[in-house]
Amino acid sequence: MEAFIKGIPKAELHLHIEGTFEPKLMFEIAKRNGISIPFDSVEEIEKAYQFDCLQDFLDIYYQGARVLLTEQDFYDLTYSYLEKCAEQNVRHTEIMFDPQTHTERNVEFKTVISGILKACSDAEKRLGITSLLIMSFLRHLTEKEAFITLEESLPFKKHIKAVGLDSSEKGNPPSKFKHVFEASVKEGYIPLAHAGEEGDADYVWEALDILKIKRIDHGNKAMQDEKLVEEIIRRNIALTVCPLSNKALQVVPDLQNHPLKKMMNKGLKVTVNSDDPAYFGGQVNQNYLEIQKALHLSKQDIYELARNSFEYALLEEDTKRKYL
Ligand code: ES4
Ligand code: ZN
Repeated sequence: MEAFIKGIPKAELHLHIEGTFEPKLMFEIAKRNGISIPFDSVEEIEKAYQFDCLQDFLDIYYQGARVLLTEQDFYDLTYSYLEKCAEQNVRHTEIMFDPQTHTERNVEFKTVISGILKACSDAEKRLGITSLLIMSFLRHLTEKEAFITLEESLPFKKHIKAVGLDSSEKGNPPSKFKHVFEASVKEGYIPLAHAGEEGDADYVWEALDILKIKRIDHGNKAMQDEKLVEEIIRRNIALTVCPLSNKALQVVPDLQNHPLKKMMNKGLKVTVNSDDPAYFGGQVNQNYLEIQKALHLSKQDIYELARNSFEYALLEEDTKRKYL
């Protein structure tokens, strides 16, 4: 089974580039930028990665991102993720980035996106991996601030496929971002959002009906509402599920109680992803492997999950066909 999971071509559709920041690279970049981090060793960092909830994690994740300053930093971060993709037979990836985490610290939008894009382009040439970018708005900030980010993104519009919505979900419903999503769609961005990770099913309804999203990041809590499940199926919208993330952030008590197989049985289109692999204990193949073991998934299930990852990618239909 391990060889089967490793060998099957996959796409990763839910991945925060800031969440791929491995402790070793963090130390290296902190040192060269002369920035101190509150840890003395890789072991100390790893020990700190124990989370009770999403907010617990986010506090540490934003701390880690503070050391990223230059285009080279964003290049190194992204390229090292793409090398891991190559090792895992991930052929295509849709990378989320949080510009506001950096522009808030006076790192320019251009610095962030230029480093990421250069790494993607080198990885396509050298490793044969295709990628596209999803610009995510931070939902704990205001809609006005999201509008500023949207404006800053416009010179790079042709390099950004979609907009997303991430960070602290509870208390920051999708409706808070109605206008900026409308404006983003007018600019040609595809609307996506995290919904139903910690927030209830009504947040998923809002993401569908108000933000008009084309894919749901997580969506676990959609399972609370039978009508919602039916509606997601009717709209042919996929869920980008992240098993190890859900376990680490206690969205599920353990993987044996993860709803992934129940989702598939209901007819929901599910994909498996790593979310923030440096923080949650595994890359995408590890997510496949652990959820396979916990839920006794068959090879046919794994095949379906991997196939969905291409089927529900944001690629043009003719490019998609090459993978299917
Ligand atoms: C995130 Cl797991 C998760 N949820 C919401 N926002 C995020 N940003 C990075 N990882
Ligand atoms: Zn996420």
